[in-house]
Amino acid sequence: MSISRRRFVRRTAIGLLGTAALTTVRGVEPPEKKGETPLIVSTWPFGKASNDEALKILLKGGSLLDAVEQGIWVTESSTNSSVGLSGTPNAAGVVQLDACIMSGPGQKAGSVAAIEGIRHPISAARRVMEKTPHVMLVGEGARMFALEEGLESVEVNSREKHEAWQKEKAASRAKLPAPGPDNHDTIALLVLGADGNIAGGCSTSGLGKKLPGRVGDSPIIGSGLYVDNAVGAAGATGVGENVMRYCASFLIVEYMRQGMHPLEACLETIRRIAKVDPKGMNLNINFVALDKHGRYGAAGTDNGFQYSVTTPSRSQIFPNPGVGKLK
Ligand code: SD4
Repeated sequence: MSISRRRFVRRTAIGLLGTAALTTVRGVEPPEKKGETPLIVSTWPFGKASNDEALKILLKGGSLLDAVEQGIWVTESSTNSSVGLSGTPNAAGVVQLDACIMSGPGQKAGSVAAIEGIRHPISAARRVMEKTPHVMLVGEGARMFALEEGLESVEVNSREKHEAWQKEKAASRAKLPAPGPDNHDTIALLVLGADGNIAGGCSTSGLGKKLPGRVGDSPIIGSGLYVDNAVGAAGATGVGENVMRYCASFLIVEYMRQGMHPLEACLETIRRIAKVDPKGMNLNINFVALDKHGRYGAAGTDNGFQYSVTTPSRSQIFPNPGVGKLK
């Protein structure tokens, strides 16, 4: 082999190696072994019961959307103080719920915000997606739509409660509590099906004692939840104001599109937000993510954040891997 040819071969080999190293480092190449499916990832330890239900639905032949909806029903029906009608009321003493759902195939989405007295806001969100030309309904309009759809409801006397609150507020000049780890928890649940399709949902009563009409990140597509069928999905829990100003779930999915592992995508999103936000790492934001290869990850600024992962062979709760990696 002539010198120049040898050099050419060596250079090409180095070039190829370089590309391989780059793609491996950035995770562009799919992992050798695809993760087990169906894969369900959700926020918090209470997400595990929802995951288990979602898996049951899938194994019985239900659709991804059935799995998301009925999985989330479990948390919405529980005594959770931040999801469903058992959630902490807003400052006017009324429970206002936010929820959204996304279907990867066809990039479909539905959402309801500040809805009152509806047992399963995730179902209202799904009906918005499937039965209207819209993506989002709010407040009284959302409630009327849910009632017309025959969804389970309870009486709400929001006007009376609101008036009572205003009197009390005027009397005591009550201050709203600062959002913190003790007055929030949300379920964001992501599903990768055995057929490679992805869906997700998110449901919350939002921050306890929020101002009436306040809407957080959870029903906002791209903030509390985002699904891209070609890439993966991400969901959020925490102080919505610190998520929705950065379209954080969308950002996580975009980082995964660039080749990041879901864990790294969650970490990088938090780092990016913390870099510019005056609150630094004091954000109370936590994320879960999965990709189309069956990989998953989570990270949050709250030390106590945990997440749940379920496949046919296991259902587990994991601690926040962000602790120590976000310094
Ligand atoms: C919100 N993100 O309304 C929701 C609350 C939450 O964990 O996630 N709590 O801001």
